[in-house]
Amino acid sequence: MAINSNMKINGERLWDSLMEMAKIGPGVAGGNNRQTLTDDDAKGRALFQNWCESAGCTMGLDQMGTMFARREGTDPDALPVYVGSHLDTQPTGGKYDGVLGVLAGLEIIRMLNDLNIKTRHPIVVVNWTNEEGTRFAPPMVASGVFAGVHTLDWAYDRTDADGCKLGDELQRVGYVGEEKVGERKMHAFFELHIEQGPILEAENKDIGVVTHGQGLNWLQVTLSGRESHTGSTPMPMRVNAGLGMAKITQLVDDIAWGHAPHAVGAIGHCDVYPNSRNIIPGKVVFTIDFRHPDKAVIAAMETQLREGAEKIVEDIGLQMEIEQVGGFDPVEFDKGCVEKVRAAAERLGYSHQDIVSGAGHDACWINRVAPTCMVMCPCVDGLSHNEAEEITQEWSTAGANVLFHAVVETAGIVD
Ligand code: HGY
Ligand code: MN
Ligand code: MN
Repeated sequence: MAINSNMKINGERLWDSLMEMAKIGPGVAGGNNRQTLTDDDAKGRALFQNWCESAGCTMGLDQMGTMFARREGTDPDALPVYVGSHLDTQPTGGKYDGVLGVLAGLEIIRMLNDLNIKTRHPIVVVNWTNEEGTRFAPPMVASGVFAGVHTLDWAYDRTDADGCKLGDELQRVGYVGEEKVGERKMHAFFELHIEQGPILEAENKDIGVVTHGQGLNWLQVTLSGRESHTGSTPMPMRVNAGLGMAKITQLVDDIAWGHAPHAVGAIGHCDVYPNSRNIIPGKVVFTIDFRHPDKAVIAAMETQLREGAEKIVEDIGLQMEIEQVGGFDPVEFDKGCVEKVRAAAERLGYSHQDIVSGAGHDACWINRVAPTCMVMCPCVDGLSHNEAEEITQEWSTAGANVLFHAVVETAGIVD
């Protein structure tokens, strides 16, 4: 039996699940703070596992704590079709970033059960550990280990601001699985995500067919100057690390504008030492986030940054260290999978356009080891990584319907 346009997910049930999950690890302004491997993350994982097992899935867990909920196919030897995203959030995150992709995967399982449809290939819903990379930098760590980009030991060694190690926290919340990371072979991987940008809403499109993902470069800068009294230190005697960070912040913005319209650059994290109101900062540590669809431009931005920052620190008399702490090249997703997503949007009558993902996703790493692509739905004002992140039920239903068709068509319906 071929999939047809009246096969759709239950948008109401998906929305209810999103709202239920949002109750775990609430933020202070209506969003979520369910950071990776916190007790709230563990509660969200437990709820997800409960739902999956109630839908008849068996749950696998690998050494990075990534969760794999499997619905059997008729051919146990056929490689499974994977679908999912991440349940961890930013500290001031929204209710949908990542969560929509995981729970839409679960909704596909629930709807296949309702329709009593069997697929040839098994279907596996995935919750990747530590996609956000806030508590433990960099982002997409578990999918990076799965794709062979990072080693397990390196990932376990990631340390948060309180000195906790990722491996220890994984142990503490009870999510260290037996399964070797990356051993699973995939027939394909699909990820539904909110766009986290303004294009689809502005263009009044229901669906983004994600053909590419832009590349990312995270540079951690440490500037060392001299702490001294903000009142009694004459200006000519100051070696102000905070001034260096301010000038480099402006330099990052200038570099990004210099590669308009696609380049972006900002500083999102910074620590000032000793961070006292009446002490000139002796040391600052901050992270630059550069992104662009073209790898050569990302490299050019880094070169410009290093050259410009050298001049700034020389003028002020600071010492500087620059370390790359995260990054991945721009990706082109699998054309066959992309075509399935586009055909699904057409079949279902949704307006759609090709799009390059501005944000990084687990799919960007999984694209290295399996045919992969993404589906996007709009988000209000393109806002994300903000507790006010919002989508409509219509958008989540449309995105999940397209995902449903792409996944089930790839898994093959068995009459
Ligand atoms: O940083 C990113 O693009 C993703 O939200 N982790
Ligand atoms: Mn995400
Ligand atoms: Mn995110």
